[in-house]
Amino acid sequence: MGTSQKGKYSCRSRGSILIGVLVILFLMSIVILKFITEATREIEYQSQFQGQEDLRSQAYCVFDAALATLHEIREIDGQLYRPVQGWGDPLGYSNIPLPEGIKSEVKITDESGKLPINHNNVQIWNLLFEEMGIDLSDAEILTDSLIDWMDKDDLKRLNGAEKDDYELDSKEYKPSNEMLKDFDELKLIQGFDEQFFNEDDGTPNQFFQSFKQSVSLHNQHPVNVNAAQGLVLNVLARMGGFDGEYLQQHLRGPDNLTGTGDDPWLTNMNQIPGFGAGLTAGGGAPPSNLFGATSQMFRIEVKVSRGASIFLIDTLVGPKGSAAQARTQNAGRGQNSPSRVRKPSSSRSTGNKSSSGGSGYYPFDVIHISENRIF
Ligand SMILES: [Ca+2]
Ligand SMILES: [Ca+2]
Repeated sequence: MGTSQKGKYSCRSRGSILIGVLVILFLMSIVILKFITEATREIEYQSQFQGQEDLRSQAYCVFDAALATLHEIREIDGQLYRPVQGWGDPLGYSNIPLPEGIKSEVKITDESGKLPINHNNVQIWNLLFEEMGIDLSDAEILTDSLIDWMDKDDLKRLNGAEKDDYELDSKEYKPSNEMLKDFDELKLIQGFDEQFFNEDDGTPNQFFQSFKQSVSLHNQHPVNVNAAQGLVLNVLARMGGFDGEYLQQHLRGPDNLTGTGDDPWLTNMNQIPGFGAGLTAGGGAPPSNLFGATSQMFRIEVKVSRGASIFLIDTLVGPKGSAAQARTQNAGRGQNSPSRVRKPSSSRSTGNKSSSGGSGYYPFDVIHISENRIF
């Protein structure tokens, strides 16, 4: 009797131990499951950044190859004039190896094909506005107001506006007396506020877009006639007294197609028939810093992708010293600080054919750089 009682007790206690163990196992499995889920999530999260970091460094490799290409071609040809020299396709030229599964595109555009913002030549501005289809009386207001906005003084030009005029117009701001930093600033300037923006919703209109395409806020070099297009070319042609259409045709080469291997380039302005016989007679000498034939400043856009992941860098590159210039101009404006480009030293540069030795730097300054956004 005693033993069977004892057996019953031990049976019951064994049963409860079993239940206890099962409960513990159950709880443990929940904990482990939770741990695994968390860990997987963490790994996925980390690998996302890993991938992005990887793409980022790849993008800078490609950017570096673009700089190396520009540098090498300049070493060989003496100057840079047109992408057809070979720098239009830096990936093809430098032949850098890309890791499997990674795609890359790089686009170099010649920023020196645009009119520099930092000139105060009335004739050039008036011509640009006129070429845009704005009548002369309005063009004169735009020109004088733009120059007044950027010149250091507070003296109003004939059709311009300075501090007192904005005050009279109950504006809560005054001219910056500095070079334009951003095209959106135009919205504040007399004449542009009405001409360049839609009346109903204040969005930029076609005049704004044309201006933006024709003017560089960064290039302070003479305009490269090899790169000048559309309105800019028309302005140059009228200022310089040559036939813009003839020049374009010449630059298309014998096959009459732009961007093909037979495209020639000008190395100086005297190669243009008729150059120098333009508006100069009646309107004084054209500014000597208007006409050029070399590419000095470049916008380099790099896109690197793996599957659906994309990394973009958008940069503006100029000759050595231009970053310091930009820094002086932008002093205290809180912009991205320009930096000198370091030449890579290790195996990463096996694909670049750069021949520069010694200095350890490419002869370029990065004036602006942005990642994953358009500036
Ligand atoms: Ca002024
Ligand atoms: Ca001023």
